[in-house]
Amino acid sequence: MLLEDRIQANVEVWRERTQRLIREHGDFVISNVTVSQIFSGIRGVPIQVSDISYVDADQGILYRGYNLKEVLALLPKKPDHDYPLIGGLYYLLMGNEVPTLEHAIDIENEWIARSGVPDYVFKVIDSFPDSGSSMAMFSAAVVSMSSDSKFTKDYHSSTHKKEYWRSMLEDSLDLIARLPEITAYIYNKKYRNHEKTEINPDLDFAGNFAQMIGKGDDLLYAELMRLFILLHADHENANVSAHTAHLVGSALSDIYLASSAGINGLAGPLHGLANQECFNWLSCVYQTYGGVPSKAQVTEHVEKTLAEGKVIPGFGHAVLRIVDPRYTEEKKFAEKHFPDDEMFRTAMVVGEVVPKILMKMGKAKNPWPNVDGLNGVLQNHFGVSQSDYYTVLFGLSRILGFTCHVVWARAVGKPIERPKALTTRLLERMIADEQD
Ligand code: HAX
Repeated sequence: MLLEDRIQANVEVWRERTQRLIREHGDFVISNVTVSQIFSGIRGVPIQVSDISYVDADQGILYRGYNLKEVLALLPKKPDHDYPLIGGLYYLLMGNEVPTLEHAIDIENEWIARSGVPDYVFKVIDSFPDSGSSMAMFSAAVVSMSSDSKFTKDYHSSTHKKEYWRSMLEDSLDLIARLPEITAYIYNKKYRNHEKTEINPDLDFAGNFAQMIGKGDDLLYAELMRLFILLHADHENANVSAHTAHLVGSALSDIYLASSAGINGLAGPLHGLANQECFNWLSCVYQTYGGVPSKAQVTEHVEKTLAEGKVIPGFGHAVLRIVDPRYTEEKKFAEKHFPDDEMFRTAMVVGEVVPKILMKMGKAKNPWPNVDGLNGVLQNHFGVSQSDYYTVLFGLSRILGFTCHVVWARAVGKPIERPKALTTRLLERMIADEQD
């Protein structure tokens, strides 16, 4: 496989860079931690090295150092596609090199060759009621495959730990290959009469997902999924879901266990579930005013939501201080293909009104729209209107990032994570001692 050779060629270089930093600069102080940071979710405290992707407050996500515009321009596309192949994106994230079309197709072919979901996974999903949580089904399906982990077999063999990344890479490829069928089945079980579908070897990763949820005739939906997966694939490894996956992986738990844990974090409303919350909130605005609302009506609705002590979903970010560039790319897609869609127009009015209100309140550090602001609107345009499914789409994409971090953690030999906790009494004493 071209990708494995590429990683092999890089592994020693990255190990040496990491080791040199520890050897020569191990005592270098990066930051001091304040009491308020401890009590505010370790906000802003550097806890990870994240070379695969990095969130820059003023540029947004950088994949291997490239911003989204560059990624969209540099990654290879098939001649009849508008957006890059997901196989190429994976190659960039995992291999740290802009792929050729051949590299991208090589990964897509790997996924096709490894596709085929064991029957027990469908049984796990089917053990949930149809009305059950889509994210719980997804998490359970992913964790159930832990028994197929090649890494775990490797761990119990005589393989040296320096080589663990190879079987982790195998697990990453196997897991991702199965995702379109698993995620499509969750949708079909809930909303398409339990229809089971199969991979079409002539289609790419995104195209396969589209055809498996019954959107195969609409080529634009596959384009949306290429864009969507690209935008959601990673957001450095310090956010709730990616950090959770990385943390669990640091105990040498396999990629299925780590990814399922990450999925559980993604399911929270302040994180991945915000796209569901956001669409529901937008739908409520639309229904309350019987169509695309005016600015005054949106203002009224926003004030009501804030008065109830709730946040406005789809706005704000813990790191970004600009309009999320992922939102901008989704907005461009909708402006090009369906500017008159009423939910899109509603989101545009909301996008004009909310930042002004949040700025006036002066609390939110970032009043601008984030990626979740338009996810549901775009899916809804194509008839995927079941908002409880939206975070599964996010997870389908984000597992690419989770698994790249876990593979590279093994490649550079990262240890088990173990930060330190304090008690309130200890903190009080430390402060009192300092003040004496
Ligand atoms: N609406 C109302 N108030 C908001 C707000 C919003 N959209 N965004 C921030 N605030 C408030 C916070 O609740 C906080 O208030 P308190 O001091 O009373 O707790 C204050 O402004 C300061 O918050 P912050 O430092 O700017 O933001 P945080 O880092 O604490 O939180 C969040 C970041 C994304 C969780 C936050 O902006 C939020 O809740 N947004 C709405 C939910 C959302 O869209 N989440 C998706 C984020 C993107 C993502 O991770 N996707 O997976």
